[in-house]
Amino acid sequence: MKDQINEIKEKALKAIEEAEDAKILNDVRVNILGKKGELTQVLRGMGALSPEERPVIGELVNKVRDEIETKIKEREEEFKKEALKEKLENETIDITLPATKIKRGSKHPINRVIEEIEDLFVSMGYDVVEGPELETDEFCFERLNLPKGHPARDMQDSFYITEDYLLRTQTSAVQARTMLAKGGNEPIRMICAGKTYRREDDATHSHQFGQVEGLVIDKKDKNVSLADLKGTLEVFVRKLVGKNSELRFRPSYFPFTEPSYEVDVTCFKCGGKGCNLCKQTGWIELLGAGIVHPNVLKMNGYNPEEYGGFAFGTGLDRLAMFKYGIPDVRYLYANDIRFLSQFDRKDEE
Ligand code: FA5
Repeated sequence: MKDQINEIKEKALKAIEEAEDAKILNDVRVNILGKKGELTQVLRGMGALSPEERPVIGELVNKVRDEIETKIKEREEEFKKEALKEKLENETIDITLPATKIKRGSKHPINRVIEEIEDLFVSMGYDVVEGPELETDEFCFERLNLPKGHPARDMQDSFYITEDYLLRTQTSAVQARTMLAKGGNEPIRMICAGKTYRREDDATHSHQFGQVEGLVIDKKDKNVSLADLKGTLEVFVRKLVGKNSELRFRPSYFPFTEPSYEVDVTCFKCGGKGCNLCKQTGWIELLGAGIVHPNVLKMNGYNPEEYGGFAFGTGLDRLAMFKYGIPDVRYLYANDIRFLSQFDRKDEE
């Protein structure tokens, strides 16, 4: 029986040594030491031994069992170490690799233009004001000297929501709101940028676009002349579009200003020489402006004998296109990240 036990031992130690993984090792354990394992079977046959032989064989079996168990444990430890080593190698972090870049958002070009305009005018003592996009016919037209049925209403095709409410067609609506709020006896210097809407849709006109409005009201002898309007617009355009820009005032018509002007600026592309952008004229139309009409002053609480002022308005989309050389207005609304990301950090340059 001793030989049989030693044989089992040798066989077990060899199998443990040759086991390639933890599963094979476990199979060895079950086959030798398990309930039906070879060594367990030997123990079961001990009943047939003489009383003298029994403790000797019993001791031997226990010794062999301990030896096999120790070997299995050692081998198990080896497998664990190997598995840990492999895991660590696979999960190695190369700290010399460049980090994943965090993508920063960027300000929309129209918002950049608005901020620049507001900063400029605030530095000249203007207030930044806001008005509602859903506006009343009264503020958008009537209080701007455009009564119902006035032919000049056709100049702005409007989105009416009800008979009295519409999406504002111009930020000029905020002129009347500001005058009324001031109560007719306080000077006004205000700038207002925001969204405007018209029933228009072609390559250069969008149903929704941005405008910025400026209004100055003061006693008639206080810097509210046409010369002051011209000087203000020169500062504005030269800061926003280019310091060499020249301005040209062309007589025009707006019901709320008299006299009224369209203001052209030397073409930013050719500098006034003439090119395809300015249709060879050297000029690009940029603003509407004029001296506030006495009727508008009167309707909104200011005495036109005592007070006077000027107003101007321009399209923000066009201004952004000038400033950044954007060739197509649709880029401003497509929200294509490849386009927008080009403006990242532009204001820090
Ligand atoms: C006005 O809206 C006047 N309120 C401007 C004004 C203010 C005059 C104060 C006098 C005193 P006009 O309709 O021309 O004027 O529009 C002004 C600018 O808005 C245009 O020059 C253009 O840049 C822009 N604009 C007008 N309609 C559209 C449109 N559908 N899409 C994009 N931009 C537009």
